[in-house]
Amino acid sequence: MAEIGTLDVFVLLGPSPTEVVRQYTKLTGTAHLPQLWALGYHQSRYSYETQDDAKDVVSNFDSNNFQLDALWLDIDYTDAFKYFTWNPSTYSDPVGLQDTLASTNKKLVTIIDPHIKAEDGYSVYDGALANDLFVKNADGSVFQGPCWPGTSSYMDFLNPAARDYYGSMYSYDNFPGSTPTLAGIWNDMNEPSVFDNSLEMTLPADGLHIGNVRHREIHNIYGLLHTIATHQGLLARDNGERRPFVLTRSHFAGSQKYTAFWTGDNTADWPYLHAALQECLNANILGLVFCGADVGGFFNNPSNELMERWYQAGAWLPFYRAHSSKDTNRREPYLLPEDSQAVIREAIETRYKHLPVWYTLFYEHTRTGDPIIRPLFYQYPEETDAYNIDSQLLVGADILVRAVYDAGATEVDVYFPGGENEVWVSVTSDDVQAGAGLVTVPVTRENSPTYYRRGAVIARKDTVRPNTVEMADDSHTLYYTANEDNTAHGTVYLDDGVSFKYRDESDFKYISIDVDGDNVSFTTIDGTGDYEFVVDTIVRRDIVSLPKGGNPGSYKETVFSRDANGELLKNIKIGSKGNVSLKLKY
Ligand code: NBV
Repeated sequence: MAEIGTLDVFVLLGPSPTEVVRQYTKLTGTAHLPQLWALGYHQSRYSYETQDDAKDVVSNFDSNNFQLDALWLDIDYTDAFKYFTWNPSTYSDPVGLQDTLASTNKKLVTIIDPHIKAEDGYSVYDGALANDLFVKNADGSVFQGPCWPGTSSYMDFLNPAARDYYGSMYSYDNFPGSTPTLAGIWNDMNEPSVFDNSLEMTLPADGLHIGNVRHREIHNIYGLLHTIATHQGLLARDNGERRPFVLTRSHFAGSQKYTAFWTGDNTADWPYLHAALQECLNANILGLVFCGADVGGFFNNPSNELMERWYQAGAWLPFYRAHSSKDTNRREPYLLPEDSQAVIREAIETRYKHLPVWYTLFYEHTRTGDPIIRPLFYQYPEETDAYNIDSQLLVGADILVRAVYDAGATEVDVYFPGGENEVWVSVTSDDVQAGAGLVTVPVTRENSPTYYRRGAVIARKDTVRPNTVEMADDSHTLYYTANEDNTAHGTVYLDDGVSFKYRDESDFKYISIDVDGDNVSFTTIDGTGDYEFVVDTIVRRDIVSLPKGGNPGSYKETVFSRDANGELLKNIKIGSKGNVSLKLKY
């Protein structure tokens, strides 16, 4: 909806879905790579009320063997909702909290909203007022409206000086108590939200931004402008050496250049789990790739079964964070019954094992604009039957996931795309399916149906570590099923996981993995970085029988840890010295 009644219209000629998306992301941009930790699992709650509670959650994750990369603090960590401050009684030692997190390689993310408490003596407010950086009423006076802190004013992010000012608040000097462990920022309430029904819960349409631009003209990009300020602030704070991580609620075309987003306040009920998939698939074909939804549902209390299914589905969305509202029961995974814990632990582990897949897809998105998760029609545009399928997603082109979002499901319909020559090999059972439309498959409690495409090579890191940082030096396991002509292909991307050197200095390695019979070769496609690709295991899954008459086919697995000469695979390092090939003993 454009309140001022004018629209810019772009016509993208496609003609295929892939081309439309690529043309669209040429216009609106692509996301930069996230730091690796941001692809791990995140734990949030509205709110972890005290620093002791926060520390306790983190230590329970460790002692119960749940992987975790970041803990999130919602608005209550602040002093009276004054952003860039800490509550002096409940968060009296923020540095101590961050040091505790850092000691086990975890990060902290805190919320920072765009409304500023109108209180003389609050330096963020005083500075913005003195420099004329707030949104105004139609009569030119500074707008004030109610939000969490009570009477608040709103940064005029259309004004570059306001973005500079707000961005500078993220510096270690201006945000006392913050350290490098505070590695990401969460921008909420940036529609923007004003607690005033007479204003339709937002800034007045005739409010004024810099240059007398009326709010109604820029309402839809207020959130985008907010995240631009945060992104630039984090970049400056870190001397340009770390990729900023920002999460936003409000977003617009192009937001992907600055921020990840989540789908807002959902409810702990099955239809919302389905909606998470629909929303993130939709966003992904609009270039907004780094999408997730509150795992478990924000409002109300999920059943254990819903929690299990949500963790399973959430593991296959690009952003993976559990969050819950104030008036809900505590539901950190270690609080659930043992059997639910086991299911959730496995879901999170599945996420971490596929970290190289996620990271490689993010890199490929920077090259092409391609979505990271894809609706079936993106890969199979000829299959009109697949256009209706929003219960499934493809992670890249090679992993097919059917989310389970029905209570008590013992079987689900899965649409296998690609025609009869496209073969799908189950990761969660020993079934083989072919692209023959809808098939009813059994569902276990432990897994939602997941398949690898025949002909793909999937690079994983299967060693279970507490977080992504500790996985850095782990070697890879390759999984593949060869095509009929005995070939398979995959890619893997390596870099430092933190900096922009991949973009600015070509400091990365992008490798093609090609299987041809018993020969596996590794060829550098791009990048000059000195990164070793270490493979310690190759898992080959050979088709024994193809599906027939409604029955699934089957496969046989062979695991290689040595090449044909008996050399341990992990000693054959694919490093800076060029391309390598090895032979497997069949
Ligand atoms: O900051 C509190 C919440 C937050 O937990 C949630 O994720 C946001 O979507 N926030 C909205 C404010 C309103 C909560 C009812």
